[in-house]
Amino acid sequence: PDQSGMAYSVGTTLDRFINLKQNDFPFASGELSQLLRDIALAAKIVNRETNRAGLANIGGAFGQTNVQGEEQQKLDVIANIRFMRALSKGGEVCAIVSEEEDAVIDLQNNSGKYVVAIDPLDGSSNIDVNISIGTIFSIYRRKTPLGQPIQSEDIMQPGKDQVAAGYVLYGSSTMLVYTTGFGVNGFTYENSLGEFFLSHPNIQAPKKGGIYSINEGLQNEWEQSVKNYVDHCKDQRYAARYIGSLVADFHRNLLKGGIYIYPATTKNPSGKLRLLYEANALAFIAEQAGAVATNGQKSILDLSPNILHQRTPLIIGSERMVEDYLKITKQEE
Ligand code: AHM
Ligand code: MG
Repeated sequence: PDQSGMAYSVGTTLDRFINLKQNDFPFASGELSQLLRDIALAAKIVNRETNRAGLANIGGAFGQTNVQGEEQQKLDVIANIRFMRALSKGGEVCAIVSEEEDAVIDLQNNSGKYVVAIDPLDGSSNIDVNISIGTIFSIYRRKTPLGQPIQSEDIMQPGKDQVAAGYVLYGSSTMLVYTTGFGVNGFTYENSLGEFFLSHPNIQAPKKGGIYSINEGLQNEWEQSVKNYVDHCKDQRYAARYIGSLVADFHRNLLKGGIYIYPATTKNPSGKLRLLYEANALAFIAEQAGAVATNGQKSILDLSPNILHQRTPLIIGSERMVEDYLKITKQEE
Protein backbone atom coordinates (compact mmCIF):
# COMPACT_ATOMS: atom_id res chain seq x y z
CA PRO A 1 0.00 0.00 0.00
CA ASP A 2 1.08 3.59 -0.52
CA GLN A 3 1.15 6.28 2.17
CA SER A 4 -2.60 6.58 2.17
CA GLY A 5 -3.07 2.86 2.59
CA MET A 6 -4.53 2.37 -0.88
CA ALA A 7 -3.44 -0.83 -2.47
CA TYR A 8 -1.52 -1.28 -5.66
CA SER A 9 0.22 -4.40 -6.83
CA VAL A 10 2.25 -5.78 -9.66
CA GLY A 11 0.17 -5.37 -12.78
CA THR A 12 -1.29 -1.98 -11.81
CA THR A 13 -1.17 0.36 -14.79
CA LEU A 14 1.06 3.41 -14.63
CA ASP A 15 -1.94 5.74 -14.86
CA ARG A 16 -3.67 4.08 -11.94
CA PHE A 17 -0.46 3.98 -9.95
CA ILE A 18 0.10 7.71 -10.52
CA ASN A 19 -3.46 8.40 -9.36
CA LEU A 20 -3.01 6.34 -6.20
CA LYS A 21 0.37 7.90 -5.48
CA GLN A 22 -1.03 11.39 -5.74
CA ASN A 23 -2.29 10.83 -2.22
CA ASP A 24 1.34 10.89 -1.07
CA PHE A 25 1.09 14.65 -1.50
CA PRO A 26 -1.71 15.87 0.76
CA PHE A 27 -2.24 19.20 -1.01
CA ALA A 28 -1.40 18.09 -4.49
CA SER A 29 -3.35 19.68 -7.29
CA GLY A 30 -2.69 16.80 -9.65
CA GLU A 31 -0.38 18.78 -11.93
CA LEU A 32 2.68 16.69 -11.21
CA SER A 33 0.62 13.58 -11.86
CA GLN A 34 -0.52 15.02 -15.16
CA LEU A 35 3.04 15.93 -16.06
CA LEU A 36 4.18 12.36 -15.41
CA ARG A 37 1.37 11.09 -17.62
CA ASP A 38 2.42 13.50 -20.38
CA ILE A 39 5.98 12.19 -20.18
CA ALA A 40 4.76 8.59 -20.30
CA LEU A 41 2.71 9.32 -23.40
CA ALA A 42 5.68 10.91 -25.17
CA ALA A 43 7.75 7.89 -24.13
CA LYS A 44 5.25 5.59 -25.84
CA ILE A 45 5.55 7.60 -29.02
CA VAL A 46 9.36 7.58 -28.90
CA ASN A 47 9.22 3.86 -28.18
CA ARG A 48 7.20 3.38 -31.35
CA GLU A 49 9.68 5.39 -33.39
CA THR A 50 12.62 3.57 -31.81
CA ASN A 51 11.13 0.19 -32.61
CA ARG A 52 10.95 0.98 -36.27
CA ALA A 53 14.20 2.92 -36.50
CA GLY A 54 15.79 0.39 -38.85
CA LEU A 55 12.68 0.01 -40.97
CA ALA A 56 11.77 3.60 -41.51
CA ASN A 57 15.37 4.53 -42.23
CA ILE A 58 15.24 7.23 -39.59
CA GLY A 59 18.21 5.98 -37.60
CA GLY A 60 20.95 7.53 -39.70
CA ALA A 61 22.86 10.69 -39.13
CA PHE A 62 20.92 13.85 -39.80
CA GLY A 63 23.91 15.89 -40.78
CA GLN A 64 23.49 18.36 -37.92
CA THR A 65 25.50 18.60 -34.74
CA ASN A 66 23.97 19.35 -31.36
CA VAL A 67 25.20 21.97 -28.90
CA GLN A 68 27.93 19.68 -27.58
CA GLY A 69 29.29 19.29 -31.10
CA GLU A 70 28.27 15.66 -31.33
CA GLU A 71 26.64 14.24 -34.38
CA GLN A 72 22.90 14.29 -33.94
CA GLN A 73 20.92 11.31 -35.11
CA LYS A 74 17.53 11.73 -36.61
CA LEU A 75 15.89 9.86 -33.79
CA ASP A 76 17.34 12.35 -31.28
CA VAL A 77 15.60 15.09 -33.16
CA ILE A 78 12.36 13.17 -33.23
CA ALA A 79 12.53 12.33 -29.54
CA ASN A 80 13.31 15.94 -28.69
CA ILE A 81 10.32 17.16 -30.70
CA ARG A 82 8.00 14.61 -29.09
CA PHE A 83 9.02 15.43 -25.54
CA MET A 84 9.02 19.18 -26.17
CA ARG A 85 5.52 18.93 -27.53
CA ALA A 86 4.27 16.82 -24.62
CA LEU A 87 5.86 19.12 -22.06
CA SER A 88 4.68 22.35 -23.63
CA LYS A 89 1.11 21.32 -24.40
CA GLY A 90 0.25 20.02 -20.92
CA GLY A 91 0.34 23.44 -19.23
CA GLU A 92 2.17 22.26 -16.10
CA VAL A 93 5.64 23.28 -17.27
CA CYS A 94 7.13 26.78 -17.49
CA ALA A 95 10.62 25.94 -18.78
CA ILE A 96 12.54 23.07 -20.33
CA VAL A 97 16.25 22.31 -20.44
CA SER A 98 17.12 19.74 -23.09
CA GLU A 99 20.37 18.18 -24.17
CA GLU A 100 19.33 18.96 -27.71
CA GLU A 101 18.69 22.66 -27.13
CA ASP A 102 21.36 25.28 -26.70
CA ALA A 103 19.35 27.55 -24.40
CA VAL A 104 16.55 27.16 -21.88
CA ILE A 105 13.17 26.87 -23.55
CA ASP A 106 11.01 29.45 -21.83
CA LEU A 107 7.43 28.38 -22.52
CA GLN A 108 6.15 31.82 -21.43
CA ASN A 109 3.68 29.91 -19.33
CA ASN A 110 3.65 31.82 -16.07
CA SER A 111 1.06 29.52 -14.55
CA GLY A 112 3.33 26.50 -15.08
CA LYS A 113 4.70 25.28 -11.76
CA TYR A 114 7.36 22.92 -13.03
CA VAL A 115 10.74 23.04 -14.72
CA VAL A 116 11.86 19.94 -16.62
CA ALA A 117 15.41 19.00 -17.56
CA ILE A 118 15.56 16.19 -20.10
CA ASP A 119 17.88 14.17 -22.27
CA PRO A 120 15.27 13.01 -24.79
CA LEU A 121 17.38 10.22 -26.23
CA ASP A 122 20.61 9.29 -24.54
CA GLY A 123 23.14 6.89 -25.99
CA SER A 124 22.17 7.80 -29.51
CA SER A 125 25.37 6.40 -31.02
CA ASN A 126 23.80 3.02 -30.22
CA ILE A 127 20.67 3.52 -32.31
CA ASP A 128 22.11 2.32 -35.58
CA VAL A 129 23.28 -0.94 -34.05
CA ASN A 130 20.07 -1.82 -32.24
CA ILE A 131 21.38 -1.37 -28.73
CA SER A 132 19.36 0.01 -25.81
CA ILE A 133 18.91 3.75 -25.51
CA GLY A 134 17.10 5.87 -22.97
CA THR A 135 15.32 9.06 -21.96
CA ILE A 136 16.31 10.76 -18.70
CA PHE A 137 14.24 13.46 -16.97
CA SER A 138 14.27 15.63 -13.85
CA ILE A 139 11.36 17.69 -12.57
CA TYR A 140 11.75 20.74 -10.32
CA ARG A 141 9.22 23.10 -8.83
CA ARG A 142 9.89 26.68 -9.93
CA LYS A 143 11.37 28.89 -7.21
CA THR A 144 9.91 32.22 -8.32
CA PRO A 145 6.21 32.84 -7.71
CA LEU A 146 3.65 31.90 -10.33
CA GLY A 147 2.65 34.72 -12.64
CA GLN A 148 6.18 36.03 -13.01
CA PRO A 149 8.72 35.41 -15.72
CA ILE A 150 11.10 32.55 -14.99
CA GLN A 151 14.54 33.35 -13.61
CA SER A 152 17.86 31.59 -13.60
CA GLU A 153 17.19 30.34 -10.03
CA ASP A 154 14.24 28.34 -11.38
CA ILE A 155 16.54 26.52 -13.76
CA MET A 156 19.84 26.18 -11.92
CA GLN A 157 18.58 24.13 -9.00
CA PRO A 158 20.64 21.54 -7.14
CA GLY A 159 19.61 17.93 -7.65
CA LYS A 160 18.38 17.66 -4.08
CA ASP A 161 15.49 19.96 -5.01
CA GLN A 162 14.09 17.58 -7.61
CA VAL A 163 10.45 16.68 -6.99
CA ALA A 164 10.51 13.77 -9.39
CA ALA A 165 12.91 12.07 -11.78
CA GLY A 166 12.88 9.10 -14.03
CA TYR A 167 14.15 7.33 -17.08
CA VAL A 168 12.77 5.32 -19.92
CA LEU A 169 14.84 2.41 -21.16
CA TYR A 170 14.12 1.36 -24.73
CA GLY A 171 15.61 -2.12 -24.46
CA SER A 172 14.59 -5.71 -24.94
CA SER A 173 11.52 -4.42 -23.13
CA THR A 174 10.69 -0.78 -22.72
CA MET A 175 10.58 0.34 -19.11
CA LEU A 176 9.77 3.52 -17.29
CA VAL A 177 11.33 3.91 -13.86
CA TYR A 178 10.61 6.94 -11.70
CA THR A 179 10.57 8.39 -8.24
CA THR A 180 8.73 11.25 -6.59
CA GLY A 181 10.83 10.88 -3.46
CA PHE A 182 8.85 7.97 -2.02
CA GLY A 183 10.85 5.05 -3.35
CA VAL A 184 11.46 3.93 -6.91
CA ASN A 185 9.02 2.01 -9.07
CA GLY A 186 9.52 0.41 -12.46
CA PHE A 187 6.91 -0.18 -15.16
CA THR A 188 7.21 -2.40 -18.20
CA TYR A 189 5.52 -1.50 -21.44
CA GLU A 190 3.06 -3.95 -22.97
CA ASN A 191 3.14 -3.17 -26.66
CA SER A 192 -0.09 -4.79 -27.69
CA LEU A 193 -2.04 -2.97 -24.99
CA GLY A 194 -0.13 0.29 -25.18
CA GLU A 195 0.20 0.45 -21.40
CA PHE A 196 2.96 0.54 -18.82
CA PHE A 197 2.35 -1.96 -16.01
CA LEU A 198 3.99 -1.97 -12.59
CA SER A 199 6.59 -4.73 -12.82
CA HIS A 200 9.28 -3.60 -10.36
CA PRO A 201 7.63 -2.15 -7.24
CA ASN A 202 9.83 -0.43 -4.67
CA ILE A 203 13.20 -1.12 -6.27
CA GLN A 204 16.00 -1.65 -3.75
CA ALA A 205 19.55 -1.55 -5.03
CA PRO A 206 21.82 -4.28 -3.64
CA LYS A 207 24.28 -2.78 -1.13
CA LYS A 208 27.13 -4.70 -2.75
CA GLY A 209 27.56 -5.87 -6.28
CA GLY A 210 29.92 -7.56 -8.66
CA ILE A 211 29.81 -5.39 -11.77
CA TYR A 212 31.91 -2.38 -12.74
CA SER A 213 31.07 -0.23 -15.73
CA ILE A 214 33.61 2.20 -17.16
CA ASN A 215 35.00 2.94 -20.62
CA GLU A 216 38.31 1.24 -20.05
CA GLY A 217 39.65 2.30 -23.41
CA LEU A 218 40.19 5.71 -21.84
CA GLN A 219 42.44 4.35 -19.07
CA ASN A 220 45.43 6.41 -20.20
CA GLU A 221 43.33 9.53 -19.70
CA TRP A 222 42.35 8.77 -16.11
CA GLU A 223 43.93 9.94 -12.91
CA GLN A 224 46.01 7.31 -11.11
CA SER A 225 43.39 7.03 -8.36
CA VAL A 226 40.76 5.80 -10.83
CA LYS A 227 43.22 3.23 -12.18
CA ASN A 228 43.75 2.04 -8.63
CA TYR A 229 40.04 1.52 -8.12
CA VAL A 230 39.67 -0.38 -11.38
CA ASP A 231 42.63 -2.57 -10.35
CA HIS A 232 40.71 -3.26 -7.15
CA CYS A 233 37.67 -4.32 -9.23
CA LYS A 234 39.89 -6.77 -11.09
CA ASP A 235 41.39 -8.07 -7.84
CA GLN A 236 37.83 -8.71 -6.71
CA ARG A 237 37.07 -10.48 -10.03
CA TYR A 238 34.14 -8.16 -10.70
CA ALA A 239 32.56 -8.49 -14.12
CA ALA A 240 33.24 -5.65 -16.56
CA ARG A 241 30.03 -4.57 -18.27
CA TYR A 242 29.79 -1.42 -20.38
CA ILE A 243 27.09 -0.80 -22.91
CA GLY A 244 27.92 2.85 -23.53
CA SER A 245 24.29 3.73 -22.97
CA LEU A 246 24.01 5.36 -19.58
CA VAL A 247 20.41 4.39 -18.84
CA ALA A 248 21.03 0.76 -19.71
CA ASP A 249 24.27 0.55 -17.73
CA PHE A 250 22.66 2.30 -14.76
CA HIS A 251 19.51 0.17 -14.85
CA ARG A 252 21.43 -3.10 -14.92
CA ASN A 253 23.63 -2.05 -12.03
CA LEU A 254 20.65 -0.76 -10.04
CA LEU A 255 18.92 -4.13 -10.24
CA LYS A 256 21.94 -6.44 -10.05
CA GLY A 257 24.35 -4.41 -7.96
CA GLY A 258 27.26 -2.62 -9.51
CA ILE A 259 29.10 0.65 -10.02
CA TYR A 260 29.10 2.95 -13.03
CA ILE A 261 32.00 5.36 -13.39
CA TYR A 262 32.50 8.19 -15.86
CA PRO A 263 35.53 9.96 -14.41
CA ALA A 264 37.40 13.08 -15.41
CA THR A 265 39.57 12.38 -18.47
CA THR A 266 42.24 14.44 -20.19
CA LYS A 267 39.79 15.20 -22.96
CA ASN A 268 36.87 15.88 -20.60
CA PRO A 269 38.38 17.18 -17.34
CA SER A 270 34.90 17.47 -15.82
CA GLY A 271 33.78 14.11 -17.10
CA LYS A 272 31.44 13.67 -20.03
CA LEU A 273 27.99 13.41 -18.54
CA ARG A 274 25.74 16.37 -17.92
CA LEU A 275 24.67 17.36 -14.43
CA LEU A 276 21.25 18.82 -15.16
CA TYR A 277 19.65 16.14 -17.30
CA GLU A 278 21.78 13.03 -16.84
CA ALA A 279 23.52 12.83 -13.46
CA ASN A 280 20.90 14.49 -11.23
CA ALA A 281 17.97 12.32 -12.23
CA LEU A 282 19.91 9.09 -11.88
CA ALA A 283 21.39 10.26 -8.57
CA PHE A 284 17.90 10.94 -7.17
CA ILE A 285 16.69 7.53 -8.29
CA ALA A 286 19.83 5.85 -6.96
CA GLU A 287 19.45 7.43 -3.52
CA GLN A 288 15.76 6.59 -3.38
CA ALA A 289 16.69 2.96 -4.09
CA GLY A 290 19.42 2.90 -1.44
CA ALA A 291 22.35 3.42 -3.83
CA VAL A 292 24.78 6.37 -3.97
CA ALA A 293 25.98 8.97 -6.49
CA THR A 294 29.03 11.21 -6.18
CA ASN A 295 31.38 13.25 -8.33
CA GLY A 296 34.26 11.89 -6.27
CA GLN A 297 34.17 14.79 -3.81
CA LYS A 298 30.54 15.54 -3.12
CA SER A 299 27.17 13.96 -3.46
CA ILE A 300 25.80 14.69 -6.95
CA LEU A 301 22.56 15.97 -5.41
CA ASP A 302 24.45 18.67 -3.48
CA LEU A 303 26.09 20.20 -6.53
CA SER A 304 24.87 23.65 -7.56
CA PRO A 305 24.92 24.07 -11.33
CA ASN A 306 26.66 27.15 -12.75
CA ILE A 307 26.07 26.54 -16.42
CA LEU A 308 23.25 24.87 -18.29
CA HIS A 309 25.11 22.06 -20.01
CA GLN A 310 27.55 21.55 -17.14
CA ARG A 311 29.39 18.25 -17.06
CA THR A 312 30.30 16.26 -14.00
CA PRO A 313 32.27 13.15 -13.18
CA LEU A 314 29.75 10.50 -12.16
CA ILE A 315 30.33 7.57 -9.86
CA ILE A 316 27.03 5.89 -9.14
CA GLY A 317 25.84 2.56 -7.86
CA SER A 318 25.79 0.15 -4.94
CA GLU A 319 26.59 1.84 -1.64
CA ARG A 320 29.55 -0.33 -0.60
CA MET A 321 31.14 -0.12 -4.02
CA VAL A 322 30.94 3.67 -4.13
CA GLU A 323 32.34 3.75 -0.57
CA ASP A 324 35.26 1.60 -1.71
CA TYR A 325 35.77 3.87 -4.70
CA LEU A 326 35.96 6.92 -2.43
CA LYS A 327 38.28 5.19 0.02
CA ILE A 328 40.67 3.97 -2.66
CA THR A 329 40.70 7.16 -4.69
CA LYS A 330 41.23 9.34 -1.58
CA GLN A 331 44.32 7.28 -0.61
CA GLU A 332 46.00 8.47 -3.76
CA GLU A 333 45.54 12.18 -3.00
P1 AHM B 1 25.11 11.21 -25.42
O1 AHM B 1 24.32 12.07 -24.47
O2 AHM B 1 25.81 12.00 -26.47
O3 AHM B 1 24.32 10.08 -25.97
O4 AHM B 1 26.33 10.63 -24.58
C1 AHM B 1 26.09 10.04 -23.34
C2 AHM B 1 26.56 8.62 -23.40
C3 AHM B 1 26.06 7.82 -22.24
O5 AHM B 1 24.86 7.18 -22.53
C4 AHM B 1 27.16 6.83 -22.06
O6 AHM B 1 27.19 6.33 -20.76
C5 AHM B 1 28.38 7.61 -22.40
O7 AHM B 1 27.95 8.63 -23.27
C6 AHM B 1 29.41 6.80 -23.09
O8 AHM B 1 30.51 7.59 -23.37
P2 AHM B 1 31.86 6.96 -23.95
O9 AHM B 1 31.57 6.54 -25.34
O10 AHM B 1 32.84 8.08 -23.88
O11 AHM B 1 32.23 5.83 -23.04
MG1 MG C 1 22.98 12.21 -23.24
